[in-house]
Amino acid sequence: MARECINIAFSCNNNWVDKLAVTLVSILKHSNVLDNYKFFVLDGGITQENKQKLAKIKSKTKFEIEYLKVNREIFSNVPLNNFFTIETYFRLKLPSLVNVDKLLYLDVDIAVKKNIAKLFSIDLKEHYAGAVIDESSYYKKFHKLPIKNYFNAGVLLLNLKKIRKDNLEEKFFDFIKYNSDKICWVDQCVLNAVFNENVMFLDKIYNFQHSDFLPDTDKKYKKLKNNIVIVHFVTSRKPWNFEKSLNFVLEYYYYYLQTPFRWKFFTHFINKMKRKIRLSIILLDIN
Ligand SMILES: [Mn+2]
Repeated sequence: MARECINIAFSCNNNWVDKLAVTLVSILKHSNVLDNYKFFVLDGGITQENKQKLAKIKSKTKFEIEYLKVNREIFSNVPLNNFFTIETYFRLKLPSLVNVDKLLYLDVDIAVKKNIAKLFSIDLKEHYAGAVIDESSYYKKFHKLPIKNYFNAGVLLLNLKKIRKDNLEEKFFDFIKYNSDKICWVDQCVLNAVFNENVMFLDKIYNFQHSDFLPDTDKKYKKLKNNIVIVHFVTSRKPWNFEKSLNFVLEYYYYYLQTPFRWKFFTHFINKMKRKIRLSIILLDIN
């Protein structure tokens, strides 16, 4: 019997394409050779050259990448802030753009540490999605929605069949139109509001949020560490900023160096170092 295809969607523009490559490589590294992956990329303007590079990712597991055109105009009035680009909202179009019943959506600030087939196979029953609580919502009320459990939208196992049946895509856009004052964290608030807690809350190993809120010395974290399936580099503390105190950075670059964008790493690193050296010269001058 043919194995079920594992469908995964991403949203990405040309600036983030090397990060998408890291996520893809990390997924495939931990995949079963007998599995079959289909990647859907909501295309925020990735160049042909970069698409060709992505096609060069090497893997023993079969995979295919499909690029989906998104009409940017429909998002022209969405609330944004300095941290986010419009592409984050593209995932709201997944129900009409991807014709499958179940789809895993992943951010591209993510590295996968174990096989994700098990996550994909979770039976969502009548829930709209499977998701993990947003770590920062434990610490403070940082959204304006009348719900108790607020999920992080970086890893979403979507029950597209039910989402389409209940016409939620239209409700996403109605929410943006009529409740934009309630949106603090872009599409994440839209999804939380419209799903209205009809969500299967998953173990945090599926979206381990490497945020300021869980320091490396945390006891709970130590226990979790070996079980983590997906690491999510939330907040502005990203591996590509060469954050010293961040965990998994070495692992991140282990994957990065296996992508067709590996040379970018060196130029990026040299530029960072140049900046650091320039800064120290300025400081020396002052002293
Ligand atoms: Mn993210």
